[in-house]
Order: sequence, then C-alpha cells, then structure tokens
Amino acid sequence: MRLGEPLLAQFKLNTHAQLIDYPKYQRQDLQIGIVHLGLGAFHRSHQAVFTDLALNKTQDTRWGICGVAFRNEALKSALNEQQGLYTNVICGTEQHFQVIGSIKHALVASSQIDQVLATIALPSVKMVSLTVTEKGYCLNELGQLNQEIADVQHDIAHIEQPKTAVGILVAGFKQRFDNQQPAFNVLACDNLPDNGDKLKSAVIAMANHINPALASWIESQALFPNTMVDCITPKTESETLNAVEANLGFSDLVPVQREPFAQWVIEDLDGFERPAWEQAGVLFTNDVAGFERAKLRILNGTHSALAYIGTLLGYETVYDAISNDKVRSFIASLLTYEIIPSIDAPTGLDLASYADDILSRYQNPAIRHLLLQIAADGSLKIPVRTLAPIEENIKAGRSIEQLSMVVAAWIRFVVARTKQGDEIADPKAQALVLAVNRFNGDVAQDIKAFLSIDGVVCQSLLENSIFIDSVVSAYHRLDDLLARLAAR
Ligand code: CS2
Repeated sequence: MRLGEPLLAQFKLNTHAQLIDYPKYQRQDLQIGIVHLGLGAFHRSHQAVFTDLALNKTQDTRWGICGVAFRNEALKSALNEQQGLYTNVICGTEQHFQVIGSIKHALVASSQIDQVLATIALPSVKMVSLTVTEKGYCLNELGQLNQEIADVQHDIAHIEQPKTAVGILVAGFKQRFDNQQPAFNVLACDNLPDNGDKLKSAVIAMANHINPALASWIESQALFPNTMVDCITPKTESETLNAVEANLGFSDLVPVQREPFAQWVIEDLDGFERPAWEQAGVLFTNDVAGFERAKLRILNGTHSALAYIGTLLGYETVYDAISNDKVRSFIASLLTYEIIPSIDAPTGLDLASYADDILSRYQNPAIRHLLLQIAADGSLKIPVRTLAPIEENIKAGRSIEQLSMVVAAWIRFVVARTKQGDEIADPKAQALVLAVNRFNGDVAQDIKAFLSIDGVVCQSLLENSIFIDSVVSAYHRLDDLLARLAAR
C-alpha cells in the first residue's frame, strides 16, 4: 500500500504505528502559512520536520507548508499523490522512521508559476522560506544581485512570470503591494553568511528595477532574518525507498534520509510571525552570525576539503574519506590551526568540541554522503567556506597553508574531471573548463588564470601575492600530500 491519508488513518489501528512517528494534528485543518521555495531533500529533512514537530506540540494548524519545486514534476506528483506525506528516515545506530505531515501540497514553479504566485497572495501566508542553494540567490562575488545572469534579466523584464527565486519573491511582494495587502516575511535557509541580509538586498535591487516605491515598501515592511541550518542529508537512494518498504510495509516514492543531528538557529526579530519552532528545539538569538560562521567554516569548510581531497584519493563518501586516519588528521589540523582561529565564537559555543562533534558526525557508517554531491558548485562554495577564512587569516598574520591546499585540491579536481571529460556541476562550469583547457604547464600562470575567472575570487585577494603564492605552492605540493594521505 502507498503512503497517503488513508494509510495514516490506519496507523492508529495497525502494528506499524509502533515503529514510526506520524502527525498527531488535524491535517485536514492545515492552512497554508508558509510557501517554501526549493523542495529538495534538505527542506524535507529539516525545516518541514521542525515544523511538523511544532505542529504536533501546539496543534496550531495555521502553519501548513506549500512546497514549491523549481522543475521536479515527478517529486510534485508523488508528494501530491501521497497528500503531502513522506517518510523521514533517521539513520543512526538504528533507523528511525517519521511520517511528516507539515507539507500540505506541492507545486512546480517552472510549469505552475501562476498557482505559485496565487498561493503567495493568500492572506493565510505569512512567510516564504527558501532552500535554493547558494546559486539560487543570484549574487555576484560582492554579495549583490548578479544582473549578468540571463534569468535575472528575464525576471526584471517579465516580473509576472519569474524564473528565479529572487524574482518569485519580488513578484509575490508586487501583487501584495499592488493589492494593498500586508507583506510577508522571508526566511532564507541556505549555507551562506548573512543569508537573510543578502537575499533582502538582492530582492530590493530587483524590485528597484520594477518600481522604486515597491522596493522601499519591501524594505520597510518585510523581515528577512538570518539563519543557520544544519543537518547532513544525503540524496535519497533506492535503498531509502527499500528501507521504508521493508520496515514499514508501505511504499513511499519520496522519502528522505538524514543523520540524527539537526540544528536551526534563527535571528530573533520582533514581529516575525512563525510556528512555535522554539518548542521543536529551534534557537532564536541575536548572534546568528557567530553560529553561521562557525558552521560554514567548520562543517561546510571541512566538507569541501574532504570532497576535493577525498575524490582525488578515490573515495566515494565522506565516511570513506574520514575513515582514513591520515585524512582525519589532516582535517583535524586544518581545523585547529587555520579554521577555528578564524572564527569569533558565539557566546556559549566551544569551537573545539563543536568541531569534534562534527568529525564524529562524519563517522556515521549509516550515512552515505557522496563527495561528488558536496563537490558541486565549488565556485560558489569555496569563496564562502575557504577564501573567507584565508582572507581573515592573512589580515591577522595567521597561517593559510592548509586552506590553500583545499583551494589547490579544488583546482586539481576540476582539472582531473575536465581531462576525463566528466561533467562539472557548477554554474561557472564553462569558464572553469575553458581556463583548464588553456593551462600551459606554467603552474604559477595557470593557477593565477584559474583564480581570475570572473566572480570567483574577490579583487583584494586576487591582488594579494601572499594568497596567490600560497595556492601556487600548495598546487606544487599537492601530489606529495595525496601520496602521503594514500599511504597506508
Ligand atoms: C554540504 C552541505 O553539499 C554540501 O555542500 O556541505 O549540504 C552540508 O551537508 C549541510 O550544510 C549540513 O548541514
């Protein structure tokens, strides 16, 4: 039998109910309070789960979610056939199964933009939240709206039919502004520092092209709290579907899998209407920046290091790579000497033990987190995760040797994939491949040309010879490092 409302109704009666958690609120009463853009696995393993937990505790059915995928029609159809229900498989020493009910229904932006905008216009909608990855913010290297992106230009010219997340927000605000309805708030949930502030500035920049009065209205009426989100969520695989079927006896076409740990820190802004997420363990604070920097540099920074170095060593998953003691020591030393010193710890957070806990999370054999998944979009991730601490370390006179090794490994990863003719998943793939194809064997020149690709490295760092020399030197020493890490 397929997961859906009829099955949910039976949970209370059948034995499977002992194996799983399931919604205990009146799903038929759920209103749409949140429109979420980006219906990938991460939203469904994280924010939708926190919301489900809050709904279970409060029975406050104002906060159902309308999930908007950008293109994935199959996900939308499967979720809607299951009345929005899906299984969250928590993979620790044992598997734990939760049927999540906070998503009421799903839409696809590329084929149903009118319905998406009509939903955002509903008076019950108080918030639009997003998990659209770094590239969804359409920012340039200065963190401002990148008007060279074709879809951004499209949205400025045709705001009624937006394609980008920024455009959907602007179009959503525009209809409320035109109809004199109250604004909604926006909750950015992606791995970028000051995610809310940056999204706000991109939205306002686009709105300014449409109507400056609209831009000032958004500026004064809408809140964009900054957030930190954390939960390791590998892609759903056929094993995930099989685990649900084997353990629960029903089929779910769109389950998600994740680690037991999940954290969500949200800037505490007055007037931000939301579910009672604090009852589900969400932390509201005025120092999100400290948590964001710590998580982005310690977790995401070492993730990217593992992704490039691990792939070059022939590993497939984070678990495989971190199970090599030498790789683990390299990562531990990178953390101790170059990453942790670059972070101002938020009050109450001990960075060394935070980092230890993260390394333990990587050593979870039940999580198959593919290095290639993390390696994607390096041109957007490396600046935030690796170049930002490099820049600060240079200013403070600290070492950047190991961070430079990560940059060198990223470049080598791109070189290796280009030579093998493998796809490079990156919005700047074309420019990256072009740069590699022009390599002439003069390492200093090649590295400089690669790092000069438009919009990857900010100008001040590009002009900094300490940085360039350090990456060139790391590139020369990379083979030795890889050989040392590979030696058993
Ligand atoms: C990862 C993140 O794919 C990546 O770039 O570093 O998705 C990471 O797993 C999450 O941020 C964990 O919270």
